[in-house]
Amino acid sequence: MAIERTLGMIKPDAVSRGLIGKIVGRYEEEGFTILGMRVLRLSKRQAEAFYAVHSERPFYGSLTDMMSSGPIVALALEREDAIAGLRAVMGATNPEEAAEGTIRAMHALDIERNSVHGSDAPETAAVELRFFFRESEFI
Ligand code: IDP
Ligand code: MG
Repeated sequence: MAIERTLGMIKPDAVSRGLIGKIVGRYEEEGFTILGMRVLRLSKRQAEAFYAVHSERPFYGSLTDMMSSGPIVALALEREDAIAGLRAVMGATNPEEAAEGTIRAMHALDIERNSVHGSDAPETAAVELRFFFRESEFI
């Protein structure tokens, strides 16, 4: 295993319920270093660009409406095995299938409003980090 960087997001459903501190605190407890953190609101167009890989899926319109419905937090996270490690802490996409104690099991409302995002591979992590951050900004 190696030190990796990954892109996390706290989605609008979690920000609107006041869960930023809880989720960021959990990431710190799990050993992630926060290299960058931004609170922002995505436009519909930006949400479509971020989730372009899903543009043919039936939930694309609804997903990008949801992701542009309110503020999000973008997090640049670093840790040993950060990409798989973050997804393990997040839990399965569908909260009904998420393991007990994972963020999605604890906080997600449904399969769409599932509170958090994490990159799924080194290539997507690199692209998704660049979507929100300049590497030169990292501490
Ligand atoms: P992931 O976030 O666990 O990587 P993906 O399959 O990449 O899951 O889907 C991206 C996002 O699209 C999910 O986090 C969720 O918000 C939404 N999504 C995925 N599958 C469905 C679905 O079947 N119905 C509605 N929304 C979905
Ligand atoms: Mg995904």
